[in-house]
Amino acid sequence: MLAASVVVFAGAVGLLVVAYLRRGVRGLPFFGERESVPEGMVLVFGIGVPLVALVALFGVSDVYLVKQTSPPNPSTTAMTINVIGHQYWWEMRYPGTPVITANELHMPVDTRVNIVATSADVIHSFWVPALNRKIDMVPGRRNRVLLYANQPGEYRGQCSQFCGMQHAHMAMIVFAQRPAQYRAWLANEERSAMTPTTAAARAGERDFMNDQCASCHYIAGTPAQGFIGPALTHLADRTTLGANEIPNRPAWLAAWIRNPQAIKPGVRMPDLGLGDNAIGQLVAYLDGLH
Ligand code: HEC
Ligand SMILES: [Cu+2]
Repeated sequence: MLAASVVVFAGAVGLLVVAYLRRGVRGLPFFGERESVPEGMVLVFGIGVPLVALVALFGVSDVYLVKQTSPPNPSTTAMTINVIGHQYWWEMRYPGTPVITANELHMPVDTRVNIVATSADVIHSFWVPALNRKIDMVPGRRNRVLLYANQPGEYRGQCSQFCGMQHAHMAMIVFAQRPAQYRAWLANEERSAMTPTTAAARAGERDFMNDQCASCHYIAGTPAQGFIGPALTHLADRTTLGANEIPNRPAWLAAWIRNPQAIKPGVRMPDLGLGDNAIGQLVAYLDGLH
């Protein structure tokens, strides 16, 4: 399509240059005399060429492109992952397993993955440019798109439908993994959260359950059953926080809990006004959730 548009654009500019060079040739300032432009040229370049070019491009995009990338027939895909858009993060659920995770999507390489996309609030759009076209995430609808990676690696995804203040920072990483690695990841994700082992981490767990954290976040196997924010069951195994906004390291995690609004203004997690001690304990707890 780019090649076709370059040819058409170059043709149009070329005709403009010809017209400019011929200006004033027989009187009129720009286009010469009317008789000097044959009617046939107007029909060919004004109607014929655009008609043929646009119909051809329409055919390419509507038949070829859509066929190549169309929502897969579930019987030809090996697996399904449900992805739910939230302001401003992504929830992933793996049907047939208890796995609920966020912002980092793991999938096996060389496998046709059926993404079922929907939204918990406003319209978002799921887009991992290296792996396929985008698909809108509309509340109450289940749209599908095929994801296929033929190389293991990390692929960046981005919300591509304006969804509010932090829309630009609603990113995602897709980890396409070799099957054995993927199965190991999934097996670990299926487990409930690890029991904290140090005194600080145990105190952090108590804080988490007693504070407001548990009303917004889900940690499998604990009383934390909220779904306003991302599931944190295996938070320590994610590489980023805040939908790919900051690295998942203890100092950044502490900064996030201290005041998420300073990192992602307008985010749906409030500044809870916690002291250093409580923050340290929460970090000790969350950082042990492998
Ligand atoms: C009112 C609901 C709410 C409360 C209360 C809340 N959070 Fe959050 N939290 C969120 C939302 C929403 C996000 C997602 C932010 C984003 O990236 O857009 C989030 C993100 C996070 C993340 C980053 C997760 C990730 O994978 O990116 C951590 C860690 C976190 N919260 C910890 C806590 C802790 C600890 C507490 C208690 C001190 C807490 N939250 C209280 C709503 C809440
Ligand atoms: Cu969005």
